[in-house]
Parts: sequence; structure tokens; C-alpha cells
Amino acid sequence: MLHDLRRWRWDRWQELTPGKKEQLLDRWQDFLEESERVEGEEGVYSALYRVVGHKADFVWVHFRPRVADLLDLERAWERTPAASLSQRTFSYLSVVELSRHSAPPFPEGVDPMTLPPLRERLVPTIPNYRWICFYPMSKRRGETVNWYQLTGEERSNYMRGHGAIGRNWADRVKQIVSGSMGLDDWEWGVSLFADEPLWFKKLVYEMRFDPASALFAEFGPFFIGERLDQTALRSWLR
Ligand code: 76R
Repeated sequence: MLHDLRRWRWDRWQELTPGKKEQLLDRWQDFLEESERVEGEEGVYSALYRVVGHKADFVWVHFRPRVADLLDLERAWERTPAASLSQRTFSYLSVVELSRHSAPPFPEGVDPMTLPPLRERLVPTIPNYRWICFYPMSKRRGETVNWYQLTGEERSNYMRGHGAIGRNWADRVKQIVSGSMGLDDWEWGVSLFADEPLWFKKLVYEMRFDPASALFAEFGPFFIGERLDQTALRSWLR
């Protein structure tokens, strides 16, 4: 999973002739269509969101089966005219995973890819919601508390509380859990999807009081974006 956050050079965009703008938009729409999904290929999904605030103007969220696929995709994007008007401000690499603390625990010795509900979590599509909230996080290794010195059972107990809050929100907010130890600067990427951005605020507030977060969570920068399909992309740039 790659979160690719970019700033858009509105100043340079304004300077383009209408013809050049059209050409750039057509190519961008094609790229969006080609990367969103590939017929018959599992695990190949992308989505584009416009991002609020100074940290970025838009984010690409890409799911691909292999890291090399992400590299190819980055180069393919760089060959589009839109790429030269965009500058990367942040990116994040992580891998979609089944938490060992999922409920119910998945059966030992069974390939999770053979069980539909687990397979769905491991090879997710992009949830069909209007808004995304993305931030990276780690579990604390502090002077007094250290997540990595707890037993598996203690960690599972903490995560049960987390899961209970999460499940109360599951009809409104969908989380894709992705791990990034050894891949990027934090330990997880948190990708939340919902139709109302205020729900992110309410959910994350509630979780701040839950011991799994209150005692152990450390957070990176937060990004909030609104989905851009091909039509919305066009009107956003108009
Ligand atoms: O019960 C289950 O099968 C899934 C329960 C579940 C797990 C195991 C779950 C549900 N999460 C799990 C794991 Mn989550 N989650 C976060 C954050 O801001 C904060 O305080 C923390 C950031 C949010 C907002 C959130 C939301 N979750 C994890 C893990 C991995 C831990 C590990 O493996 O050690 C992290 C880092 C993490 C962080 N969580 C849910 C949600 C929501 C909304 C749900 C329920 C909805 C859903 O399943 O999509």
C-alpha cells in the first residue's frame, strides 16, 4: 500500500493554455481509470483524494501485490503531464495485514487466504466512502510503558478494548490495518474511510481514552481527503 501525497502547482496550472489543460486532464483521467482497478487482477486498486490544508493538495492511495508494482506505477505516473505540476510532500509504504489481535482469532495452521472474511481483509478493495483519514502511528516504547515488553495476552487484552470501540463505529468508519515496521518511519499506517469527516474526529477522540491508545499510541501527521472520481477531478481543477 502506498500513500503518495502531493502538492499541486496551481500557479503553473493557471499559466497553461486551455488546450494544454485539456490534454493534461485527459491523460490524468486515463491514468486514474487505468490504475483504479484492473479487470481480473486481485489486489490492484487505486484511489485519488483531494487533501485539505497545507500538507498536500491530493493523495494517491495505491494497493498493489508487490512493491515492484508500486515502483512501476510511480514511474508511469512520472511520465504523465500532470506529474510535472505536482510535487511530493509525503509518502508512506505499508503492507495490509491481519492483526494477530483480530476477533475472533484466526485458526492456527489455516491459510487465511482460503477463508473469505479473512481474505477480504487481506486483499481489500478501496472502501466506497467519500472521505479518507490517513495517519501513521507507532506503539510506545517509553520509560514507563513499553508495548513490546508486554506478553501477547496483555497486548490482546488491550486490543480487545480497541476492537470494541472500533466495532461500534464499523457501520460508519472502515479501517484498513497496514503494518510498516521495516518499511517506513512508523509502525502502522491508519487508513480510515467514512462519508462524514467529523466521524474521524469523534472516533479518534473516543480512542484517545482507550488504554491501547492512551498509554501506547504515538501519532504522525494526519491527512484528510475527499475522493475524486474522473468527473470530480475535472471540476476540481477547473
Ligand atoms: O475485531 C476485529 O476483527 C478487528 C478489530 C481491530 C483490530 C485488530 C480493529 C478495528 N483495529 C485493529 C487493529 Mn483499529 N484503529 C487504529 C486507529 O487513533 C488511534 O487511537 C488509533 C488509530 C483507529 C482510529 C482504528 C480504528 N487498529 C489495529 C492496529 C494493529 C494493532 C496490532 O496488530 O498490534 C492498529 C495500529 C489500529 C489503530 N479499528 C477497528 C478502528 C476501527 C474503526 C475499527 C472497526 C472497524 C473496522 O474493522 O473496519
